[in-house]
Amino acid sequence: MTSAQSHSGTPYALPVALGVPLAGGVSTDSRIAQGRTLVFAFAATVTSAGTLDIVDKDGNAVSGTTGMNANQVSVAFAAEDDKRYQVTLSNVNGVGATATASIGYLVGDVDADRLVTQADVDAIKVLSGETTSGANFRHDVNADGKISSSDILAAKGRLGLAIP
Ligand SMILES: [Ca+2]
Ligand SMILES: [Ca+2]
Repeated sequence: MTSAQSHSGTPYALPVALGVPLAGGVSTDSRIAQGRTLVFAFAATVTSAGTLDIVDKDGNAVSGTTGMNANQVSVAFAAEDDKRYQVTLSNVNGVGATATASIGYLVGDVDADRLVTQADVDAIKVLSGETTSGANFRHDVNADGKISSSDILAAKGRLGLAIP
């Protein structure tokens, strides 16, 4: 496998840490969930997506679906906010290849320290008025294409929340 990314229904994808277990460092997506897709990219054309396993931080199984496109496997699942997940594809292409990615969803955590703090709110304020781009998309918390007071309020309302 070469990479994994999180898509939130916007054109901007978040790189996801690979092979990280259900504690410790994890990629966090700061945007409000609107249907979540993780895309795994492999070095070769994918002919079989293998077996999908998704567990949340408590070890509970979560259902999801896979799709294939050229060298990619997309995994769609109903991610909840304030949670982290480990997504594993086993036996991709029937050759025993396994890919694991971990991601957490914490709306408003634009600086990706797994806490929603005043620093996040202030960071959004600085960029307020900008159109969403590949450089600032984490700050577009509601993923509506612009950074505005709605994003500031979304983060403010979640001060103190964290994922482990
Ligand atoms: Ca933060
Ligand atoms: Ca916005």
